[in-house]
Amino acid sequence: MSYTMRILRETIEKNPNEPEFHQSLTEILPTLQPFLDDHPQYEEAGILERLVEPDRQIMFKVPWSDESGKVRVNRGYRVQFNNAIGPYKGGLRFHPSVSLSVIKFLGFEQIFKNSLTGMPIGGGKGGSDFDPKGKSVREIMSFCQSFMSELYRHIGADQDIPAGDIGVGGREIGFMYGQYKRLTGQYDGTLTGKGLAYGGSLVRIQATGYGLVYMVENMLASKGITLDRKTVAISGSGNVAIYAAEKASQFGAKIVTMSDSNGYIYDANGIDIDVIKEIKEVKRGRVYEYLNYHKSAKYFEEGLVWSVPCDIALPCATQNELREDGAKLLINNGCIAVAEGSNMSTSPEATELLQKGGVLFAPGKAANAGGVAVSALEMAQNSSRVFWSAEETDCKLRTIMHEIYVNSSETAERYGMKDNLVAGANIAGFKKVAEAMLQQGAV
Ligand code: NDP
Ligand code: 2IT
Repeated sequence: MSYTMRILRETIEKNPNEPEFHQSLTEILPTLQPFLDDHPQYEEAGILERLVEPDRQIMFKVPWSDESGKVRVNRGYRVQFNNAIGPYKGGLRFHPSVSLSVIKFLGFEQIFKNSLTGMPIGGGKGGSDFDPKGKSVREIMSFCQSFMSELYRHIGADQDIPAGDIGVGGREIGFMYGQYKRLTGQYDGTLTGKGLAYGGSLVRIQATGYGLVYMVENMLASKGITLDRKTVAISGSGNVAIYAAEKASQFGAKIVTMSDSNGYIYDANGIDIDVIKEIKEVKRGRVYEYLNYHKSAKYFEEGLVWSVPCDIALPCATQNELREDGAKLLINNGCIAVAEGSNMSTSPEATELLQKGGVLFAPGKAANAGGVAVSALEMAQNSSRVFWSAEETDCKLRTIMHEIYVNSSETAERYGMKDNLVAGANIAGFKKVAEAMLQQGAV
């Protein structure tokens, strides 16, 4: 049995009941085998054995009181996976589906993603099964403060730098940063995605969505195609979805669908992004409210967003949101490219179908790396006490996405898997981490 298959089997056995973590291991480890065959020193040094075991996984109680004064308890997590190339870095997710398995899969992916950005950041992830939906601002603040009352002792600007993810945006980062500052007395920029008034970076809000579209720009360019006049289907209507829609439309594409966990909207005239921003960012409402502004649009509670014919599909909601049925619809409707805005958007079967069907496919760890890349730029600005313009930051983001594309596609080609950005991104991300681990000895 090969080294990667042995580690895959042993790690799954050692961590039962963690399906999302298993899926991520299964998608990554086997693709590393050709590289490991070329570099036997990594097996000799037990690099994979060390990589699949998080440095530490912290689980803690988060008590908070609701509007009626009743005490509620949620569970908090921070998995510090690997800091071979820099301090732990990764978002916090607040969603009822959060479990140790979900946080471990996200943290494992983050190691490779962060390495691909070329920035000095290691991999980590955290969050809680807290559901922010329907909570008052006071309840959200109470939860965030309680969450940070435990987390603060594990993080720091050179130790572990959390940021946002599902259910955690600028408002929650602000509440958590305030509490962090109060507990530590430090104004050191720990946490990224901060407000512009207190150390945030321009373009961080837009970074993941814009970066996703820059990745698509590169994929299409390799085939001599542009985004101009292309039809784009997007799932989700949160931070990543909104700014992917904005950038794609700036490039001349037409966005025809967006969704949330209740259903999806279809606007044949092209989605009005200002209306989506008003509904989601200002009112914190539901996507069906779009029909109040554009009567000709349609809303569907049943069925898949992927049933809408499109040239490009951008899943931007959550893991496994694009499965075999969705992939078949996309292929049959002539879709040419899929790029993952969400982490692990596609199931393994769907990824395989898309790749075999000749659809250009970019995995999340390459395609959505723009968010964490600009987080690293925020860290750089904080530690040198400077503030870059939007143009400068966006220009750096676009360059980073281009370099990720080139690095992933050239690596795939070098290992005889031309156009396989999944394998290319995995190997390219692994390479730097493995080398750093080897040089740092048995840690
Ligand atoms: P938001 O909370 O801003 O938005 C999430 C969107 O996805 C909402 O429209 C939400 O709908 C929908 N959604 C979430 N969970 C589900 C679910 N289980 N079923 C159906 N719809 C769901 O999060 P982000 O936009 O920040 O994150 C979206 C994805 O992008 C995540 O996978 C995240 O890990 C990834 N990502 C985010 C980055 C960032 O910088 N924010 C960076 C890189 C990746 P509803 O409101 O109904 O829940
Ligand atoms: O999945 C991700 O890369 C994020 N949620 C962003 C992490 C970050 O530290 O900006």
